[in-house]
Amino acid sequence: MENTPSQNPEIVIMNDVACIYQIPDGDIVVISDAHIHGRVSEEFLQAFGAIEADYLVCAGDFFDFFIQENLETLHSTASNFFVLLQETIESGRIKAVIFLEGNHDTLSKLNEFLALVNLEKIYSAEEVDIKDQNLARIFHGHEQTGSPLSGEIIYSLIKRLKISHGQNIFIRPLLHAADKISINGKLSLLGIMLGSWLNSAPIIPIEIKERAIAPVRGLRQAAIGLTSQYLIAGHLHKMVDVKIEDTRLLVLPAFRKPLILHPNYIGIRITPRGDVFFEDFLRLSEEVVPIGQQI
Ligand SMILES: [Mn+2]
Repeated sequence: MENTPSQNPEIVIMNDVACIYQIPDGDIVVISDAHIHGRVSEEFLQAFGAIEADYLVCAGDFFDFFIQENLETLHSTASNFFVLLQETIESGRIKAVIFLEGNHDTLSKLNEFLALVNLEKIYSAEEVDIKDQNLARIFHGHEQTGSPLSGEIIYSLIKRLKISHGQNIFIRPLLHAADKISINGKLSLLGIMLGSWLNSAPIIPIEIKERAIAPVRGLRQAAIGLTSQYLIAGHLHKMVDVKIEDTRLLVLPAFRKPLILHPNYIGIRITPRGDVFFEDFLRLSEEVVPIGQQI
């Protein structure tokens, strides 16, 4: 792979959509939600260093400009990271990198950074569209799902309470009323406000924020009627692999080591044949996670 001239089509950015018109000879790897807000660990660099691909897509919230304690540290970490990326690109291990905007690293913020480092072959966009036979559409997913703690969470909580306390003649009418309100979406606004606060509140550690569950419903809806074979998103910080009509919805877990949860440093690999699967980069390449959690 190294030292061979690139046969890849250039990435074309149109209306903030990065279009890849055909699958490159090498792979496309997608990772998401590293939420870098300060220095990164050696382990992170090891996992990141194990990625080999023609295109690396960082599907949003790679950096976190909201919850960092110290903007200076974040700036130096980000600058170092772009230097590392530049070296990676020069070595041929990765040919180009696309940063997608997330709710914690908006397009304008990313572009501010990219203007500072002024690197070729590092792009920013709102989403990626892989046009080859409508293979895949990639975006962060915050616009489709809202924030953690939105109405769906409240709804599922009420559902759970109904199962456990539904026979209680005193609690039942209360649950019934709450059910009605939540179905009508009246609690969603409160949920979204709480969720945005939770996302941006600097005093809450990221490990706690990661425990917050964002609903998958919006992404499921986004997959309905889609012509792409795959819809790939991040934002939820949990692995999802589910078929919706003709589209397989894949959601990435956060590319970082959480305090307690889950396997770590997982990305999605798209091969030149159009095969798509999860891969754990800390366990160095052969370890493959074939099927994610069904939701
Ligand atoms: Mn997000």
